[in-house]
Amino acid sequence: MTSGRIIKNFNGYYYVETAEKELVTCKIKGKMKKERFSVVTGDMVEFEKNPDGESMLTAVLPRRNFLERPAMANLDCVVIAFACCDPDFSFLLADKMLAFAERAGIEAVLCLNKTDLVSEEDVEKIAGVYKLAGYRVFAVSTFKGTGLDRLKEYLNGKISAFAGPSGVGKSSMLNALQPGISLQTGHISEKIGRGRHTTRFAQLLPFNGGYLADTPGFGNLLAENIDERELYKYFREFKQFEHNCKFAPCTHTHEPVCGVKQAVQEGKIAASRYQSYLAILDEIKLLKEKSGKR
Ligand SMILES: Nc1nc2c(ncn2[C@@H]2O[C@H](COP(=O)(O)OP(=O)(O)OP(=O)(O)O)[C@@H](O)[C@H]2O)c(=O)[nH]1
Ligand SMILES: [Zn+2]
Repeated sequence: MTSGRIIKNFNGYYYVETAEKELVTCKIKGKMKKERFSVVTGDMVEFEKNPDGESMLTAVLPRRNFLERPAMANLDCVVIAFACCDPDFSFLLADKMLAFAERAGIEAVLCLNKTDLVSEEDVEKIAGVYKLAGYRVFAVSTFKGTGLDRLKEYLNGKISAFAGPSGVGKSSMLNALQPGISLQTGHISEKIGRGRHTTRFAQLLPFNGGYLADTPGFGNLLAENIDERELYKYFREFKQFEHNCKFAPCTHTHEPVCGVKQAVQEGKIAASRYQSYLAILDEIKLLKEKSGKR
């Protein structure tokens, strides 16, 4: 029995890298498939090597953590990647992604690309919100090559996934961090129309003693499988103000005496973060109603 890490999972094939850096292409055993066993990029697995035919995955080892969107396991960090504009920054989408990372118990940082397109004040309008919430923020421009050294240093030795909407520059950032990274392990993107490339599946690429993962961009993210009673926990800066809430637990919505709402009024919690909290709560309720009707 040999073990390794799934670095890519595509078209029913699992690409496993062993500790000796050997790459073995595996298929999944019918029995595991029937049990609807989930195997994702980043998983540590055991496999049976077959020199004459297809090697087979036999087990998925216990996960350190699991991120639902994009589906990946055993991460040290999620780099939530956005552009300052083109496409416009979405506070709601960023807050949802942060909530998913918080729920998975994975450290998240925000990376703001395309700072060359906006003023410093505009970068700070976004960055300030997340610094106030206690997140590390990296403002970069792959065009100007700024901000990348600090990000590189932070990522050293970590297994990190770049996740974010389409077109924010995830692939560009990976290439700026390590020129040619996408060529190292073969092509990871596919040409779509007018010479544009888009990433089709998550892939871990070796980087300074760790790995970086490029992941497919997405348009929207549904607040699926989030418990409305737990959501407040995924807004990490709320916690320090909860001792001022009259009720425990407090939903921080209709309660008249609420430390979180008070902190929003005093500017200690960013208004946009609180708005996202309310919007995600509404979405969870709506999803629940819909599934109840089915
Ligand atoms: N102005 C500006 N444009 C950039 C910068 N970085 C990337 N871009 C452009 O943004 C577009 C999208 O870049 P990609 O790296 O393909 O974005 P992506 O996030 O990997 O996109 P998907 O694979 O579709 O998810 C390209 O046209 C890049 O040239 C930057 O720092 N400044
Ligand atoms: Zn409250």
